[in-house]
Amino acid sequence: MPRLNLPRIRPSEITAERYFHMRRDLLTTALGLATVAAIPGAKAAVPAAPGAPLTYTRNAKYSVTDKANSFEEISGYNNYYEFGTDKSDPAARAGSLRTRPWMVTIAGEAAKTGTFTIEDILAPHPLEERIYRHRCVEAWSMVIPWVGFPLADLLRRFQPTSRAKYVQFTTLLDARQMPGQRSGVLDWPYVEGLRIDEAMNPLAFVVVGVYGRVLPNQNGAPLRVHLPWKYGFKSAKSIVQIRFTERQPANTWAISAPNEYGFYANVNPQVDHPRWSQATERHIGGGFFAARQPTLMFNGYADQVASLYQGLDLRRNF
Ligand SMILES: Nc1nc2c(c(=O)[nH]1)N[C@H]1C(S)=C(S)[C@@H](COP(=O)(O)O)O[C@H]1N2
Ligand SMILES: [Mo]
Repeated sequence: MPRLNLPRIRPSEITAERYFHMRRDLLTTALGLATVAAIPGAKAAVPAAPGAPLTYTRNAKYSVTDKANSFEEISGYNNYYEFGTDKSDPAARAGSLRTRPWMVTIAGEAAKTGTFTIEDILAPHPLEERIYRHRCVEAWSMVIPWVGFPLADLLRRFQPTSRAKYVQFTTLLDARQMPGQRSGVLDWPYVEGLRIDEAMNPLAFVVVGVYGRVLPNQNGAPLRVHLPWKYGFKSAKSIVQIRFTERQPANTWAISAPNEYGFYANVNPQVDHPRWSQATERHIGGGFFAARQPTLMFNGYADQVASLYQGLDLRRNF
């Protein structure tokens, strides 16, 4: 049941392609890497090159009907501090990130842990497109047609134990590839976390593509998460480790400024950032004179996630 479509290989690329697979096999044997829940015959993987076409189905149930931002907006206006703090830095500088080979370590409170190739991580998951609202804590927003698969499906494969109350995501740490890590603007590596029930919510999405093609590096290739009811900083990019924990894990922005950024980071128009209002947002691409839009509770996803927070004081747990 491989549903992923590898791009047609041109003769000039065959050597590189063969070399890539050889190299992967060598790496696998040399490091004794584990494989998990391999599906017989499912050897297709998401193609490596940013921009390569993906095979996916549209998921209307989990998509908004708002008009999506352009590819240029989505890939040209980014927060990815590993590549600089300006919105244009990631697009200009993320070309230095090598997304293959790529390993992902699964650690902590789970029956199956180990270090896996990105191919082993992705192969069992059929891809779908979901058009999600994306709201940054800086009070701007976009609408993005992501391609990916439910985070719950990935996490379940590793059989989290009953002690797994949270999950933490860690971004790559490599200052040679990520020039922003040579500065102390944040604690590196970037870490983020979720309560396990948040991570298992059907909206929580592992993203590998946008507009039907492999994700550009600046959007968090080769895999990132997106939690559309939370501020964008919860959606860690270029993930190399997923750890199941018993205690609430640290998250980078809360380490950096605990009075401004919390662990939950649910989009909430009623709770302002200490330095600005969260009541409205600027929609990217709306133009200079466009009216600001009202921000919706849980970014418009209240029906699907509000029950996760019953009894929790969202003013204290911001
Ligand atoms: N590793 C890492 N992940 C990150 C960030 C970052 O700086 N580093 N920025 C976050 C913030 S603040 C936002 S708004 C989103 C931006 O995602 P996008 O560039 O795909 O829109 O990524 C989040 N994930
Ligand atoms: Mo953000």
